[in-house]
Amino acid sequence: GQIFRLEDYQPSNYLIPEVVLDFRLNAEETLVTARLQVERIARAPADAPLILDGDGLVLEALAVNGTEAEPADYDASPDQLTISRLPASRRFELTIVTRIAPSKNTTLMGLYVSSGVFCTQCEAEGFRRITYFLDRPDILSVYTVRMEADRKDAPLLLSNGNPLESGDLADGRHFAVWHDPFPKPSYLFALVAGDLGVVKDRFTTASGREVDLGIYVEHGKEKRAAYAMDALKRSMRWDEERFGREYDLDVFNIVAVSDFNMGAMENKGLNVFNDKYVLADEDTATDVDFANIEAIIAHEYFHNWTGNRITCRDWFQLCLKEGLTVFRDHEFSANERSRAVKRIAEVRGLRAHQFPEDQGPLAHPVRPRRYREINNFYTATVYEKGSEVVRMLRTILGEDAFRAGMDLYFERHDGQAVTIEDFVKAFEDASGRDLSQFSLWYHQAGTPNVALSSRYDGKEKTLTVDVEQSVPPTPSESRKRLMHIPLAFGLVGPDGTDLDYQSVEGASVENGVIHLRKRRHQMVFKGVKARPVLSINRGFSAPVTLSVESRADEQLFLARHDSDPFSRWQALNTLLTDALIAASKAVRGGKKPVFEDELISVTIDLAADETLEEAFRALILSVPGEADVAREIGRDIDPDAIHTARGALLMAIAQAGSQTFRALYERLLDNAPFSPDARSAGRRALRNTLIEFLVLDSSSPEAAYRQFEDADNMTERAGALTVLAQHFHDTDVGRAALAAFEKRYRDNPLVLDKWFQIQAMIPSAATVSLLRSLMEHPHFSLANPNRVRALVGTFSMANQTAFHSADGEGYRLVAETVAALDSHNPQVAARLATAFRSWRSLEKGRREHARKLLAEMSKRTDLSRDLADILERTLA
Ligand code: DPP
Ligand code: ZN
Repeated sequence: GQIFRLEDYQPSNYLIPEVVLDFRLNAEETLVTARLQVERIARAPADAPLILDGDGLVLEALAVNGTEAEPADYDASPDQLTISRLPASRRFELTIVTRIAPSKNTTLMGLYVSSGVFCTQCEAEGFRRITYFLDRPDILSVYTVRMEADRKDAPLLLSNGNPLESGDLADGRHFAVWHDPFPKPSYLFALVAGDLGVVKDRFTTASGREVDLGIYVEHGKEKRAAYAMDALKRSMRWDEERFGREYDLDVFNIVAVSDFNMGAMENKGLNVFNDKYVLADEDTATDVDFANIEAIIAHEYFHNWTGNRITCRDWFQLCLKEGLTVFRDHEFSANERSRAVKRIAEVRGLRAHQFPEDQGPLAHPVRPRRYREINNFYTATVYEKGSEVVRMLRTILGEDAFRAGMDLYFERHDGQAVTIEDFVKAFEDASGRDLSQFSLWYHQAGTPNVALSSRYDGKEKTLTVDVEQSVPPTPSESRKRLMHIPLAFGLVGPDGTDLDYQSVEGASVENGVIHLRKRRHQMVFKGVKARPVLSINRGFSAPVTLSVESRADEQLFLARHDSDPFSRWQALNTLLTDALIAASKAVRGGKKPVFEDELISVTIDLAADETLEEAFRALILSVPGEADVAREIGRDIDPDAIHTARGALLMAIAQAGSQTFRALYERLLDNAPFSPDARSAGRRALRNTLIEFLVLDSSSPEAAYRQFEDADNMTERAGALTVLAQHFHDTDVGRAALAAFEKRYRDNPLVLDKWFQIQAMIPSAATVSLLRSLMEHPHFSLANPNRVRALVGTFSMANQTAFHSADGEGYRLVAETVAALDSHNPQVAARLATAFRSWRSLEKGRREHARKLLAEMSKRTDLSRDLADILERTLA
């Protein structure tokens, strides 16, 4: 297949300053008339052909300046429209009529129908499934959109921008016209037509603009959109206060649909959402759902400036909008909730999703240089590592210079399609700093490692720290350059407070941050009054792995005393991970795993420490997952040994914490009415972690079943059901709870997804056959991405033992699903296939099963470009 390369970028010979679209909406057959004002750029030759992108299109008619085009002057295929004879004048008008079939569109790209509602998804290259166009983000056009549909089926007609006019037509049809004054790339085009309920509200911007807000959902679900509306208004205010960014249209609409490939989409003035990230109430959504809704509503709204007003020159620059916007939504959530807890959750996510990507065959730089299928680059690296890079930029520049850089970026590039170089330049110019070495974070793949050792000289009062950085080789990048790595740190004294020092040599240190720029630094801190413990990479200031030569008692000390809560969690997490690695080794060697008493007691003490917030204590008790341990082991992985080792650790904590946990669990019971706020959510999170220890300690499902029955909210109900399914799935109580949950929520797809998900995580040899039977469930369907992700996605990502079952049957199940899905929805199929990305790090037997299945799959001749790309890179 064709490979697209960054170095081949060429500006287009033609621009399309204006677009008028007319849709005759009909599910089986929709007629699209596009009137394009085209302009040849001054330096293009007059006979330059105009090559428009298409994807599966049928051309009905083509006119140039109102006159039907001669067949000899153009060539139309489903994937391209090439017009070779064009008027000599630089400006002309093209009229293109295409015929599309929304109800047959199973890819969920372009115009499709979800539960009877017409909707669109155009990022990255879906617009070309609607009409022939220069479907690239550097072509910015002003859109006017006219839609016509049956009034009965589609009383609601929405598009980007502001509404212009609407009215009735003959035969029960009606129309509406929308106009978006802001030039935008085609990937931000959207329309929605259907019969939906709405929640309305208003927002007044800082400068007094009145904005009508609407969130459209299925009839009867309006109440469940209240939290999303609240999150939207808070996001709008926050962007004004924090970044000085105001909303710019008279309306802002959000539509929730149930069939959606991504989380949501930031179309100008008309965000389209996966309903999972809109609908919530206490009975049907968990606290994690509420937090996700808040974050994603904010994310898409923030795109209005970082993505829409300033967009990407080409798709290699995807992180320009995504990394930056993730950083902005992280900051928003940190502001609305607990900053430390939010940071720990982000780092756990980064390690769970981005690190394995960066350490495997799919590794790529935050700004990639080549791709075959851009849909496969909506990755943890582009999004999450991209956000970490912006975060480091702020750490290096400080808050004020960072804000000045953002202001300059907005001022300089508003209305443009730009590159990462433009972005970085704004910060260089605003701060006067040279960021060229720092920019390598965008250009080099791989997770850097920092090795560190220190020694204290009590006589000289000096602390000497040796630091060394290395960046591992990644696919097609064997030689790496040295990075600029900002490491926040503290010298923690015997009483837990940070010690001062008089001077430091060997590396530049500013505001509590060490700046590594060379391969090795030997740093000497002078005037350090007592032996400190070095607390390094505080707040996870750089997305690196650390090899610290330090004694376990120093890590325990940090876990108990560091002034930075992130570092306390980090220290404990490191110790628990090391203990689990050792225990897995023991299990594999036929021995019983043992854990240090001190490690168990520090875990329990922190969980019980009432001076700490509950959400933090819940994270303390969420010991490293099986996948985390596997990643740290890195090679010759035996998932069964890890599972046994982790089970033993949970049991050791459960037994030692028995009394404490029982009392704490009761004390945390909250009789106040439900509230989704962070404090209450933290309390529920802690109760949910405790319930697992209580049932392990008592070897009885009773306490969990009681929580399941008594819960007045989904967080505690689903939490209890998860514990029952994990540990008591083959008992009557476990089966009864699963059946009761299904009965109660059978008609609520988002909750039923949880039921599928919880079963997909059962660590049992029988889970593969359970999944096969669940795939026959009347409510299972490959056509709904949420359902596929809930069952098969969860199985592949969150069930280490069953997915990696030694007989290869877990792999077979996922491979078969991927193959079946590929002809239907290649994007979701390709994403599911990334579950195999770490296959080379498994022990021999499993590796061989995975390799065979991957090789078999990749031999098929009818693979989508999406899936072929993933398979080829995974096997390379
Ligand atoms: N809708 C996706 C996101 O916001 C892609 N832009 O990240
Ligand atoms: Zn985004």
